[in-house]
Formats: sequence, structure tokens, C-alpha cells
Amino acid sequence: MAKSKMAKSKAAKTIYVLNGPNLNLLGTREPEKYGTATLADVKKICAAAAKKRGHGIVFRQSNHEGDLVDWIQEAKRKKAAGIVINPAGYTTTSIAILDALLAVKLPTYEIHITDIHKREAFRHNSYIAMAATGSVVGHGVEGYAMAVDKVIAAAEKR
Ligand code: CA2
Repeated sequence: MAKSKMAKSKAAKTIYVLNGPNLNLLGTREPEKYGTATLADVKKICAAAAKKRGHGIVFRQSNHEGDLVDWIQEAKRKKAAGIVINPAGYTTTSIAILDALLAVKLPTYEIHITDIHKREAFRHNSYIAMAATGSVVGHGVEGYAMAVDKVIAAAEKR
């Protein structure tokens, strides 16, 4: 491999960690389902996982679909290494988020705190999975660290 290419792939980069609707409530409601960690705790988990591999994060949450689309486009513009996304309630409905991910072609891991495949049938069919490199489901908030790790590994292979 050319020296310049090697240096480029090892350089510190940013992972965008995006969170969809209602995840701002994490740790304050339905702890039996989603646990007691807050979204601020999740941000720390992601930052630590990225730092271990020499990378940083941009961490965002919105209750609005268009914000998530804008941030996916921003990740591409700002040359992020990859995206970790918990689309929450938009998982099974958002062709707009799917299209944004297909357009930017960044390594992307979908994360769900709960195992969506063991929950109600309406939660099973993820549009986001059609654009994602892979997914982490059912590992609680620690699944975010796993997803950050996996997306960095995928980005370093590119
Ligand atoms: O398990 C996940 O991470 C989900 O993405 C969570 C979504 C749900 O619609 C998906 O099917 C699975 C719900 C996010 C709502 O977050 C809350 C957190 C705490 C209290 C209330 C809602």
C-alpha cells in the first residue's frame, strides 16, 4: 500500500452518533425496557469507545426526521469516518433516512438498545438495515460501544 494511503487510513477521524425520537427520555422513563442510563451516559460510552481507537465523536439526538437526514449529509460533507444510528421510531418508516444513508455511502451501524426482533412484529422491519453495514441489537446501551467499534473497524478496512 502507498505510504500516503496508509497514513490517511490511520488518521484520527470522527464518528457521527445519531439518535432518533424520544431517546432524549432515556433513563427517565420505561427503565424496565431501556435501562437507567441517560443519553448523556450513552455519549460518554461512545466517546470512550472511539477514543480507545484514536477517534472522536459527534453525538446528536432529535425528535425530527429532517434533522437526522441533515446530519447524515453533514457527516459526508465533513468527511466523517462513519455513522452509528439509533433511528428509534423512524426505523420502520423512514425512507428519507434510508435514502440519505444510501446517498452518502458511509460505513454505518444501526443500533437498538432492545432486541427489536423479539418485540412486537411492527418493530421488526428496518428500512435502515437496507443501507447499514450491520446492526447491534439487544445489548442495552453498551451496544453503542460495540457499534462504534464495528463502524471504526469497517472504516479502517476501506
Ligand atoms: O431499542 C431501541 O433502541 C429502539 O430503537 C427504541 C425505540 C423503539 O421505537 C425501537 O423499536 C427500538 C424507542 C425509543 C424511545 O426511547 C425511550 C427511552 C426511554 C423512555 C421512553 C422512550
